[in-house]
Amino acid sequence: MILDRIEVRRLELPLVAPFETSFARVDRKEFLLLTVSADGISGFGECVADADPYYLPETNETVLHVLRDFLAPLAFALEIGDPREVFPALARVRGHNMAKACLEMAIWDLASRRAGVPLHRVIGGRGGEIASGVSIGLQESEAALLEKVEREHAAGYQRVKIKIKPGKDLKLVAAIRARYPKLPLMVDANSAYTLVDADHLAALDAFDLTMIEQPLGFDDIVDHATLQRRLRTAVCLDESIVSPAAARHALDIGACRIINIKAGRVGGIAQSIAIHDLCAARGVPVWCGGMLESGIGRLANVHLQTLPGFSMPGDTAASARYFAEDLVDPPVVVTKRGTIAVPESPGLGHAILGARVDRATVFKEEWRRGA
Ligand code: OSB
Ligand code: MG
Repeated sequence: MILDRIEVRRLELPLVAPFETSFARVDRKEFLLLTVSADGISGFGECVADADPYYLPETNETVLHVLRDFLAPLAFALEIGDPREVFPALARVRGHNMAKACLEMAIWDLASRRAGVPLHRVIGGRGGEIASGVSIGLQESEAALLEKVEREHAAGYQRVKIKIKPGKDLKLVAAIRARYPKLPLMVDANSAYTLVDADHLAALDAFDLTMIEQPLGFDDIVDHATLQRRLRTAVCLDESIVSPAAARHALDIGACRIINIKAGRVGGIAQSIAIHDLCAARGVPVWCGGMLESGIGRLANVHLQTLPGFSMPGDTAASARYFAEDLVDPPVVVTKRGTIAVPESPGLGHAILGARVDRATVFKEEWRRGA
């Protein structure tokens, strides 16, 4: 297949509630949505970059630039047999994984729609359902946090993750643990600590956490290995796993015992599969992270998690936790048992609501092959 048109939009969707991490507080989702077309069929790719470079270096503006000036021309020149060929074909462009990933994701969706099968079938996954976990942002107070945990626990989520940062960590974890002795619980620091905090972080060992996610530098692997040696709790890496090689390096030196896979961060679904396979071969559990995606990116995450190595609940929660009106119909819902049904219709598997996409669009541009 040969792409004839790529459309990029910037969308703004208000969040139902602000989401706060150690690096930012956001009250709306601003993201790029790519539509790629070939022979009258389209595929959709949601980009996980934000307006700012506070999680990782890419932003909506850098993605737009790199897509328009470098990746789209490479994509138009490709005769695509299999979406697995896309990431290697973009290799001349170094980095810019989020830009590469949304392009590749749109091509995966297009390829599965053309084949008339759900995305999970094309990547070698299975149908059924996936296990859903929830990520709770930093709250104003301990009481507000406990109330949020109660609500999500009651909703059925199979594990709860809370965001932490210096000054908002041990006491909160202790309070949750006191009230929920058996709850599968983890924390995510988004790089808010340094090795100087190793003893402080080791105090988390008392609370039987399933893991501590990305405590140290966003691009660090070596210090995480030092920290992991001092903790009983498993370290999970998110930000610093940007490629299969980074995953191999981290595992080789013992920087983590669990890996969070986000397709946007690693350059797409093919790279995600490569990390999944590497971890599976070494018996290392992986789970799928989230980036407050609209239903479009959220559904891609659902399909990805049908691969067998995704043995822990991911950060894919119900659309309604984030958006009053999602861009897909039906929205992503979570059962009382904390599961999400894997769609069986072609591609992402839920209808994309064009009128809602139009309403959320603040900018639009299109590129054509040969133009
Ligand atoms: O570190 O996993 C993260 C959200 C934005 C940026 C980074 C992260 C997150 C989350 C939320 O934890 C996951 C979600 O609910 O989509
Ligand atoms: Mg994280």
